[in-house]
Amino acid sequence: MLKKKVFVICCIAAFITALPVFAKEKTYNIAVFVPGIVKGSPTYELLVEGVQEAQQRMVKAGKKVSVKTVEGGFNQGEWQNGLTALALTKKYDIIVSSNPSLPAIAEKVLQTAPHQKFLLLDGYLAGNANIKTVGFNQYEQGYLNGYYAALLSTSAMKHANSAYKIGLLAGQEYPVMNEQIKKGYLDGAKAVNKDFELDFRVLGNWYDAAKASELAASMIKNKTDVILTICGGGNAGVVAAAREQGAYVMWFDFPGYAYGQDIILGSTEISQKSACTDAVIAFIEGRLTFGTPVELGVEDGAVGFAFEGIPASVPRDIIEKEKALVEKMKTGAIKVSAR
Ligand code: RBF
Repeated sequence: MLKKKVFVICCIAAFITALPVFAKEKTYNIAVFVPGIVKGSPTYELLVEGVQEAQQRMVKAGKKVSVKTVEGGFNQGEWQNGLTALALTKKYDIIVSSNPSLPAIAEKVLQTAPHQKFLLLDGYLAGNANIKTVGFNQYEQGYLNGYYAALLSTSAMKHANSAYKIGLLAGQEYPVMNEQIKKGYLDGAKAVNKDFELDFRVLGNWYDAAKASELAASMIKNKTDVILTICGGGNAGVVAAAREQGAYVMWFDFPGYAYGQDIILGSTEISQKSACTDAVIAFIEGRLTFGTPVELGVEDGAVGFAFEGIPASVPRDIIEKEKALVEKMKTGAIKVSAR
């Protein structure tokens, strides 16, 4: 009898001791490394929002997820060290980041921290078992943007002039900028009129709004009436110059109409936020495949034109022509490519 009692008590004690072990569920620790600063850079804002959205959804589904966001700053020479330091803490199940220079940097980090997993948006790398890239067809985004910019430039709108010239201000030069975005933008404009030329300028950083404003003013003097701005915090300077000097601005990556009412007349967009959310959820659920890059385009619904929010001053026929282009690219009736 006593033996039986002792046995039962032991069983209960063992069960109670084991309870916390059963209850202790894994916490997924995610680090977001922003190569720059978040504010003012559309792709980075979407990156952070995308991870937060994944966290919220997973927490609702009963998972434990922690997110730490680290801003790497504008000194690009420090990014590798910053990432290595994060990886060597061995705290993060995955480091999430974004821009075309990151895959090569992550490969170097892996030489010192071979355990680390990376999810890199807006970049491309095949064959590394620790790196997943999810990128976008930036030639297509440039093409959609340039076509609309050229339609504005050849319209009867107040600040449109007779020159077949559009502008692009880039934060810096890099292969995706030179070989895809810039080329797509000019090719899209040439589809409106083959005489279109590009006034291409480089800011030299991703923050200097005063210098961006000066460069934009000089472009406008040079008969550029529509400027695509891709220079992070510098974008605000381009909007200011266009407002003062009489020109229009095109936005990239995210519907930016609110940043320049009646100055920003068109915007392309990419599904950076939802692509990021989906990939982070797939990782937590153990479904994310590494080593196999994904590249999304117009046909996937991941690159498009932001029709919602276009100012009422834009002529209807411009919007209709752009819609027709998007439709044809979606169905494959028109195929555009950098090659
Ligand atoms: N885009 C930004 O909006 N802000 C940035 O700070 C920024 N830094 C970049 C740094 C490097 C090294 C590279 C290659 C690109 C950077 N971009 C930045 C551009 C961004 O990744 C993307 O190409 C553009 O937003 C167009 O989609």
